This record gives sequence, C-alpha cells and structure tokens, in this order.
Amino acid sequence: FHEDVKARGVLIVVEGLDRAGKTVQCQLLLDALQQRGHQVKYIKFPDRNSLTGKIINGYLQGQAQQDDHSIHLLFSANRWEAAQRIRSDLSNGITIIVDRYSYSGAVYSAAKENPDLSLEWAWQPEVGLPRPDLLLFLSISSEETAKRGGYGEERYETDAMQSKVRHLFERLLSMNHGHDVHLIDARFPVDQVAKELLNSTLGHLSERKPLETFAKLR
Ligand code: FDM
Repeated sequence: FHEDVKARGVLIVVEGLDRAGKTVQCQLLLDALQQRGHQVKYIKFPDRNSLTGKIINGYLQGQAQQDDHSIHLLFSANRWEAAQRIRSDLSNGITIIVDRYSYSGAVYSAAKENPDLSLEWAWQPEVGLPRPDLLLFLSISSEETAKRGGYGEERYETDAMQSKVRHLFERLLSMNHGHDVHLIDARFPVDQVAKELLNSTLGHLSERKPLETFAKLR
C-alpha cells in the first residue's frame, strides 16, 4: 500500500548584509526554479504594504522614531501576519523564496547594543514561526559591501551598523543549530553566485518531512 502524497513546497530563506545581492539572487533563483517547472513564490520581509509594514517603512525612512523593543516586535508581527499564508502555500506544493527573515530580525535589533535588547531577547518572538528547510546566507564582508557603494539613505545603512550585523549573524548561525545553512561566497560575479544558490537548492526540492518551527536559542 502506498499513498502518492504530493510533496509540499520548500521554505528557502536568503539572508545576508545589505548590498550582498539578496534581491537579485532571489529573482534569479525564482526564474531558474520556475523554468524547471516548479511552482515558486517570492516574498520579502519586511513586507512594507501591510499595516505593520507601513509603520516599519516610516521608521526605516527616518520619518518616525520608535522604541527599539517596539519596532522590533513590529518586525516580528510583520512575519507572523504572513505565517498562515506561508504554511498553506507550502502545503499546496508551492516553494517559497524568502528575502530576509527572522535572522535579520534578531541581528539588526541586537546590533543596536541596547543593553535591554540582547540577541536572545530578540530571537524570542520568532519562536514558533515556520523554520526554513534551507537557509542560504550570502556571505560578504562589510568592507566589500561598502565598496559596492550606494548604501541608501535608510536607517542601518552605515558601515558601523553593518559590521555589527555581520558579527551577530555569525553568532546567531552558530547558535541556532539543527537546520541546513549554506554559506555562499557573495564576492563572486552574479551568475556564479546564482549557480551556487541553485545547486544548494536543487538537493532540497522534494521535501517530505514535516515543516518545523523555530525553537528557543540554546
Ligand atoms: N530589518 C529587516 C530589521 O531590522 N528587522 C527585520 O525583521 C527585517 C526583516 O530592515 F536594514 C532591517 C534590515 C534592513 C531593513 O531593508 C530592510 P530591505 O532593503 O527592505 O531589505
């Protein structure tokens, strides 16, 4: 007796510093997977269009001030708003490529070095969100991204912030074991990086194990 269960979609997260090339790479991965006949969606956090997203957008553009904890929880709420949709798409066989997720959420807030806002504190509201099957981390130094030029005008787009963010990403990835993290060297030309992302992804495209959720940091 065997049941022919349709494989669920795969949850893929792409993370990295500002200017690492996340958005371009997500687009290329989306195209490559669609060309191979997969049903794929791209989503991005923060989603600036939702109710919380509008507040977040105002904050990032410097139009509004927010308490560090308060804005942190709004970024998290912005993901929780999408969680049910993510689950149902995955179970309908749709693979989702997520541009920034809880990892950015925790490290950007912790990088503010507010003594009451540790990395552990920042991770806590993420506990229970769908855990990606695959985390693709575009690895690049803050010096390299600075050379790419054109940091925008938004909050956080400074060398000092980026280098703290980089160190915190390293700490977080080393603590949050148990899932598949691929470090991809993002210094190489766009199409070379794209090939690596695709190769890392192809091995994961027929997930049968149940979707897991984020646990507390250990
Ligand atoms: N960011 C992003 C956070 O501080 N917390 C989060 O939870 C997320 C998802 O917001 F500086 C930061 C990271 C970045 C900014 O920029 C969003 P982009 O260019 O829209 O990714």
